[in-house]
Amino acid sequence: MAPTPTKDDRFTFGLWTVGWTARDPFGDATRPALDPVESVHRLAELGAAGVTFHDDDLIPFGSSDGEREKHISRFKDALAETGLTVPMMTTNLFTHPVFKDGGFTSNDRAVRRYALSKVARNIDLAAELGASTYVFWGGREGSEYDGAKDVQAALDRYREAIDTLAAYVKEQGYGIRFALEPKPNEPRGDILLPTVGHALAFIAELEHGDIVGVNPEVGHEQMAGLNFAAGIAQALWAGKLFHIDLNGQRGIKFDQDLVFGHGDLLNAFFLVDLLEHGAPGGGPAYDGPRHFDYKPSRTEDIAGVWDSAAACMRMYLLLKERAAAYRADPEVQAALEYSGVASLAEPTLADGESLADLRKDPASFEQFDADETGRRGFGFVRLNQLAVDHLLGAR
Ligand code: GLT
Ligand code: MN
Ligand code: MN
Repeated sequence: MAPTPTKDDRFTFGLWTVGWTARDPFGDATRPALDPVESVHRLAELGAAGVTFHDDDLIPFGSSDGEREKHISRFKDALAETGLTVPMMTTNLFTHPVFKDGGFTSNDRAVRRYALSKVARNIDLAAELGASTYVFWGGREGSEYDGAKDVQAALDRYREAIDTLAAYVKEQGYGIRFALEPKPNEPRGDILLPTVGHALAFIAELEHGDIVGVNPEVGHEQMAGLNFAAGIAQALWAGKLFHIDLNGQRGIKFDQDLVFGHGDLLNAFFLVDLLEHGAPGGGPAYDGPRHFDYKPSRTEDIAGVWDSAAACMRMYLLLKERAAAYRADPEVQAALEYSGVASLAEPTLADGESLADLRKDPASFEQFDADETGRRGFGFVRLNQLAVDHLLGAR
């Protein structure tokens, strides 16, 4: 029996996740729209700690100032009634036709200026609601044709936008950090900042990169055939894992946004192990909200929506339980030792030793028996089977 989720687990959901009406490029909606106030209440009952949203998820695009205030005020009431928080907010820069060629990197300068205004306005609301993270998913920032976008100029404009908004957040003293969310494609043929690695390299070029990190999504890296847990390890290593989007994806295909763990389950196990415990060699764990960005499948009715939200949290808790058992198992510890995983944390050079010193050490070269050492087995398969045994509850 997995424990039931409580606020201490810090599970959060996007309003757009449970609220997805399941319209896809081939078919109409299969479910009615949900009132965000109802979503807040239902998620609270299920044990979530918070909700996240795009400006337009709460305040329909084109609302008057008066309508905007009304939407915000009844939403705030729902938060107060349930105790749910809003740890993250973001901007919709992708639905309206005006963003068809992007927001910050549209070839149309007036659109770029409009995008900056739209984001700044919603950052003010994020500060008012106490959000500490602001996500940027640039789904429309890209192109279908190589001649249609000057990628270097687009990156200049992307940097200009992020730096301008980060400077604004600092001036206002909002205490908000930005998290860039990579995705390789969909809806654009190719999206700028397609992977965690591209995003980290982009952040290194920013003037205000100190408050900018990443918000990787499981399925987005897997759409590019990449190992999500390994990408997360590098983001943690860089001190840049500011937020995370948990879901499931089955291989290189369209963005499935399945329930967390309903894709590559073994990678999800090692992901939860890493988030909860940090790297085996002592690297940092993740201390932010466990945010689910999934879509209840189009085949589900409203009951299925809440079942799938509960499944995301249950999956995380089950994996957390199995990962703790894996770490605590003396046989696993011995296997980690045997395989050298533990010794990788030891620096290759001794304290104060230079490369010249190492070259003078005959054991490092002249006396080193490469053939003998080359016969060593690492026992990785045995270690992996121990993980699978734990995952399946067989140990
Ligand atoms: C959109 C996208 C998600 C992003 C959201 C934030 S919106 O649903 O598919 O991956 O996290 O903009
Ligand atoms: Mn997705
Ligand atoms: Mn996402």
